Amino acid sequence: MIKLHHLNNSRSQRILWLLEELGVPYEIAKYQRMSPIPLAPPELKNVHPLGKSPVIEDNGRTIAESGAIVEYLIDTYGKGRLKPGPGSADYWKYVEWMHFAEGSAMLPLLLALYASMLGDAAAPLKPRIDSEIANHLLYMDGALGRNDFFVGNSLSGVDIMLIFVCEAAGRRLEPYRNLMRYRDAIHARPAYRAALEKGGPYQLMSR
Ligand SMILES: N[C@@H](CCC(=O)N[C@@H](CS)C(=O)NCC(=O)O)C(=O)O
Repeated sequence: MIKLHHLNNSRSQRILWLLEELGVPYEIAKYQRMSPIPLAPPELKNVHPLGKSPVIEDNGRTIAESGAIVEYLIDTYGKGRLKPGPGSADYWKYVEWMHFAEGSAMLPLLLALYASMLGDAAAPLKPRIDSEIANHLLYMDGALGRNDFFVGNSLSGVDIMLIFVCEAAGRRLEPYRNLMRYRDAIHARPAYRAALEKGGPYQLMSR
């Protein structure tokens, strides 16, 4: 059975949601962030050398990186759902957005979080970080437009990846009407709500 190594308040929520959308059986190993600095507990290093979450184990494989896990689960259990077929008009759009989530959009959001810990020392960086966050959110908002999903007319792995970007943006999402509507619609999905119940309280730090 699939085993998800789940850290509270983390990207692992993506995987819980996907597992619920797929409707496949799975088990959860839960880890709590430490205090006062909310890093992962050291036990996660027994699962994967990076000591981060999410990680899954399935059929003798251990897979880290939420994007890779999403691809693996969709390819293995999706029965053709949640991803455009290779060669289809939307396929490369799908690939581009999948990489965008962690490769581009998350970076300025993480920089904002770290810079906030520096206080005044981060002041010279702040305008660039803020404008890069706005740059990425504006791009997402424009690409989504009035659509319900980022690729094609149905839920895909891209939505699993990008909802975390919307959540990590926190109050910075508010000026982006399309993204706000999208976030609320995703949050109302039964599978998303079931994932929240399985994973426990979910609150991201954002700055
Ligand atoms: N790019 C990785 C990032 C993994 C990652 O940084 N996970 C965070 C949680 S969102 C984590 O485990 N942080 C705890 C720590 O670094 O101690 C992915 O998409 O899975």
